[in-house]
Amino acid sequence: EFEPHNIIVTGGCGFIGSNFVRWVVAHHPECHVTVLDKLTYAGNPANIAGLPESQVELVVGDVCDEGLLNMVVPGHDAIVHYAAESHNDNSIADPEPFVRTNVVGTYRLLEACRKYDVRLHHVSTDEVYGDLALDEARRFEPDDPYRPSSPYSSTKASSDMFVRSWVRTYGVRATISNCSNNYGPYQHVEKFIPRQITNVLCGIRPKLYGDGRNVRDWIHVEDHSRAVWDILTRGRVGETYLIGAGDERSNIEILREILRQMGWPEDDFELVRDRPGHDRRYAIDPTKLERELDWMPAHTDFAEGLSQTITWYRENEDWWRPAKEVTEMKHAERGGSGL
Ligand code: NAD
Ligand code: TDX
Repeated sequence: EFEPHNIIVTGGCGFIGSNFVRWVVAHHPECHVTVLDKLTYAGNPANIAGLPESQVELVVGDVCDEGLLNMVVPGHDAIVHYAAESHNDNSIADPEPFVRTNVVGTYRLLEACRKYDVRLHHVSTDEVYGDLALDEARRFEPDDPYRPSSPYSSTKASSDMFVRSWVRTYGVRATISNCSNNYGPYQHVEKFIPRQITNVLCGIRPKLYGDGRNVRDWIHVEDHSRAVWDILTRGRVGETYLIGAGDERSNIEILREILRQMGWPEDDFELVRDRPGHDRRYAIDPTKLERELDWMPAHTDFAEGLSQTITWYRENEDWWRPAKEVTEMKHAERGGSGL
């Protein structure tokens, strides 16, 4: 077992990265965390505010900055790499930052890991496998072919391949995880669930892309964080692990549940222009993670997890309000849907 004492978390001021930082602080007081984050529109230092300064340090900077990595990386025993441009709609409007951060940034981190012999865990997405038909019996398996659809998912697929070849060619000690759709507190209002919750809180009609029948496989962000720790500490170097809670739901079903819980008429939403190239369905087979590392999701009641998430947005308007107007303006400029 690998026992990290001094880790770097890239993108630790984003939604999932900050959840991981809070999770490590809560469960592993022996592990110091250096957060390396550029603080883009998606990064917010408030996401890690209040954590003990003796255990968490924030370095504001870009994962593409080689000089900075040469200063920050030595002395750390692992990097957990979350930093990315993460929103599909943004990638369709302007792919360039995705290529830079997701591809070049991962390459720079791999080079730093090689140079300073540091363990890497690379956080990726199920979207690298493309999509499934609604009625298809199979789910994504670790060795399935890569078939990304969007600029976002092709940059993530590319970064995964860089990691695999740095393991094979240079012997870099790295693992990869590909996770399904996350939900929970601190998620940016551009994403589906927080967008609809905050729409209702603002009195805006919720917006469903296309026919609303697209299916995503949902996992609570805390279950993702625990899985990443398990893979970092007990996973086999060079391996890919799929993380998912086996909870497939259509967008329209989730929207109706949000509306029901928030006391808004269940049919009061708009169908808007579909996302170009919109993936139909994702579904993860997490058997390898469950068998090898004994991981199981703890948040298995989706309605309950959603209810807690709604409560969090109700109680943290100061957190999301500044981003809300800007995000809705972007949607409007792109023609009413996300684009
Ligand atoms: P997010 O957009 O909320 O956060 C991204 C963070 O990375 C932000 O804090 C941002 O400031 C930082 N960042 C961006 N560019 C950077 C750069 N060049 N240098 C340093 N920091 C930079 O994203 P998220 O939803 O928390 O996703 C985190 C990771 O998990 C991503 O790699 C994403 O591909 C992956 N992932 C996300 C999901 C999901 O459902 N959201 C599912 C599977 C995998
Ligand atoms: O307003 C909306 N209406 C809508 O119907 C938005 C923002 C989205 N949608 C649909 C599109 C998708 O089918 O909801 C679904 C979820 O959309 P997103 O929240 O944009 O997520 P998705 O595109 O599935 O990608 C997410 O999961 C995989 C994350 O954003 C990625 O970072 C992760 O890799």
